[in-house]
Amino acid sequence: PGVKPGTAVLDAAQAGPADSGITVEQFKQDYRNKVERMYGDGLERVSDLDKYNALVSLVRDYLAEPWLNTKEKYRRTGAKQVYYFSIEFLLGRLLGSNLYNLGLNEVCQQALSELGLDLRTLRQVEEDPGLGNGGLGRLAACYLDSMASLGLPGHGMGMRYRYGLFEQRIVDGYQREYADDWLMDGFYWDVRKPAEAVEVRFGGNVRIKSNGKTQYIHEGYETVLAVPYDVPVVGYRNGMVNTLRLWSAEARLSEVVCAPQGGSDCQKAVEYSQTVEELSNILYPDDSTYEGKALRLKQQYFLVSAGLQSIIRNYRENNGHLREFPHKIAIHINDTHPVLCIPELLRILLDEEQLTWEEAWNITVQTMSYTNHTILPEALETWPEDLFRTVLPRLYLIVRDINEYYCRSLWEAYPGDWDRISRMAIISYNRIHMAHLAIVGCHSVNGVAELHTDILKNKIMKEFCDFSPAKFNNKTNGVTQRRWVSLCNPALAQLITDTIGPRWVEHPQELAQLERHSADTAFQHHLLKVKLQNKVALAKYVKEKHGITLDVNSIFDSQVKRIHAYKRQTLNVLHIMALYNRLKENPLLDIEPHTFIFGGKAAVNYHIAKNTIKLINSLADLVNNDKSIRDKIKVVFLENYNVSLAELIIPATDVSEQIPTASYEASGTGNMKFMMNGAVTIGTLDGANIEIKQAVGEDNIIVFGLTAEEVLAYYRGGGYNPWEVYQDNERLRQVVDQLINGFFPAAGDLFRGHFDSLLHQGDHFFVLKDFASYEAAHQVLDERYKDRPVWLKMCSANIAHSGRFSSDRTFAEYATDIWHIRPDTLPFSASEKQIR
Ligand code: HBZ
Repeated sequence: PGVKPGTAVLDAAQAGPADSGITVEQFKQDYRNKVERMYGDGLERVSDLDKYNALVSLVRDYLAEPWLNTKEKYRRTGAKQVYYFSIEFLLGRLLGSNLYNLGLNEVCQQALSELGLDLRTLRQVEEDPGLGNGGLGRLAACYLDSMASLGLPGHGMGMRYRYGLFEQRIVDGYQREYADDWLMDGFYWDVRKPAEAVEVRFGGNVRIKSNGKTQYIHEGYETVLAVPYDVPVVGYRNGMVNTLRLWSAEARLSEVVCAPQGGSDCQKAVEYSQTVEELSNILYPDDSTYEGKALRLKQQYFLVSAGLQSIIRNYRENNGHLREFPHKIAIHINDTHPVLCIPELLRILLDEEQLTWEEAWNITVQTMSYTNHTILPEALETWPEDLFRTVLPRLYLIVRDINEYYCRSLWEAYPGDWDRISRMAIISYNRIHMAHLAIVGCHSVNGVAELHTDILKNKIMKEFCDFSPAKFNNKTNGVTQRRWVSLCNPALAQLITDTIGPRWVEHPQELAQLERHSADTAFQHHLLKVKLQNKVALAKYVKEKHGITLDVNSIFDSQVKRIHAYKRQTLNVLHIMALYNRLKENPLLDIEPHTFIFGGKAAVNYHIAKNTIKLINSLADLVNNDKSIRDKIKVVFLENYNVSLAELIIPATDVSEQIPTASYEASGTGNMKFMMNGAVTIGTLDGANIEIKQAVGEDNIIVFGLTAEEVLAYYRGGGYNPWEVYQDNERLRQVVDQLINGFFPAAGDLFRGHFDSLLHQGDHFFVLKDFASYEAAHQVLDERYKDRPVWLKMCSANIAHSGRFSSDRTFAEYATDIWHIRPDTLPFSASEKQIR
């Protein structure tokens, strides 16, 4: 408790020249003044939190001018604007990345050090803004960085949740959830814009007025005030600052009359404000099963309606008729959560602009595009028609009209094929299918890795793809090398820059030049040193936080991600148990010492996943306290995995565990971060792992297990028989039995659920089926590691070929193919980059 993941320090040379024009002297003076003006006290007497806040405030002052200039430039040039709507943005700490992108890092570090302060300590004060669950939210944050750094006029629209995803604590091996009160000490990066607040309407009813033309009058609704908070998104040294607009729900209490002596009306007012604010209070946890909560639907509409109103208001100030809208605005929806953008834009065009249906529909479709992130059927959103009608009566009528319009076109294409039409309809069996609405209402539908897009096109969305094939396309995910190398692994960044020059930060494809150095002894030696240094930093954290001593000369093997059956943390556990058994049988067994690192949150109601955490911790207790195996293996579960902890774990990792059941992980993005930092992947042929293999070549990745095709073929045939595998493999049988036979002395029957799902419930995720091949893959890995030059060549190859997994590449593709913005036509210097 109390120990927070630290932050790495950028080397002065790595930070490059201070092109901000601010000198160290100036910075020192500005900073002192800032502290004094904010706190009425001297630098020597204020707390670390005050120092941090003053620093943020100063950085914000520095970025005010480029922010203003960027907005001005957009107005002047009339450049097409992209709005990325996402219910989550998992930003991570911002001080380091903003200083870095502003080119102010070196100056700040120097200035603070001359004042006797340490930038690293102040960066550590910052709370992680926990505005997301995992991959989907972090992807949105990487994209913001790339859009600004590429000079793209692209902004985020999101929610300002009062409480983020829960804080995870491990108590007696179990996960316990605590409120993530990330705003407790304030958030100094955003600017509240009360003058730009808008009203969002819920409930009530719709009266149809007909005098020549039909009019829809929405009456008796409740109003919620949506107040925007703008967060600057700084581009990498290009003078650009885009905006992430986060919406917060507020009540206008002044409109609720209080009785003179307080009393019941005042109480009502307070209660009312509480129900209103509920809307942006909590981030829904992703349990990968969709839960039809009315509050969630309201949240989604709240974001969509507020976001669209502010876009249209801004558009009207600078442009003419909304007919031109798709030429000036692109709206991208991150999964189906913001899909109400489609009926809401239609509503505005129909009811407020009085356009015809055809006109309004064409504008909407041309404006909207959609990314799908999952094929898990239980995660696809559908809403009961009744609930939808009650909460959003006008939108309900519009969705019905879209459905009718669409079904009519289906009828023309497939006359008489009622079955197909009902499968493809937006409304069927009293439910509204949000993915269908998204496919119909967007001009582009993309998956997030090649395999995932293929599965969408040929399986999950096949009928839609047959009907409108041109919409479907792939955009393989990417991550920003600025946060995921430069900031989190400055020593590696320095080594890369020393070896191939600094251009890779903006042109990640140039990392390929490292290939020439991958067998070079001096380079390998440095690489090893960097990894060791990062392992020492992680080991220090683990010691302080968990009291566990790690052997920094062991293989650091990490699986950090949400805990989920399909991600198969259990497979990892069974393999470690087998390894432990082998060591117990033969304490002299010649294996490389291993440190197995786990981290990740389980959704609050996902009991089996929560038990997996207890299983990992039980194994850790057993293994770490068994002297007989002489520290050959260690297991640690790191509490409260978040962006900051990832920044510490990823650079220190040798082996990246990416072992989902093939076909389930749409893409994965952790896999990309690990490879960029020179870890070798052990993985299944799933999601982006397949493309990582193509990029690095089969010698530089270790793959195992069933392919997606094989998995899907088993499902078609009704599954497989885990008993046969269990009977045939003695080592496997032993570890499966150990789940329930007292091997974990204190666990009792706790892991019976795991045991049953593997043996008695058909092992849906093929854990037993893939076990032998996973074990063999680990043996190959150990062999390679033993031959250090070979291993280091593999690490280098991973770094060298990671350029393709930069979100800069992904976003250049979105810009050209989906939003029809050619980065090279933009009026900013950064647009000259060759990004494809
Ligand atoms: O999106 C993830 C995918 O599982 C992963 O494979 C992919 O790399 C990543 C980015 O494309 N999906 C999520 O992270 N999904 C969620 O976090 C989620 C959040 C709220 C929900 C449902 C899912 O209501």
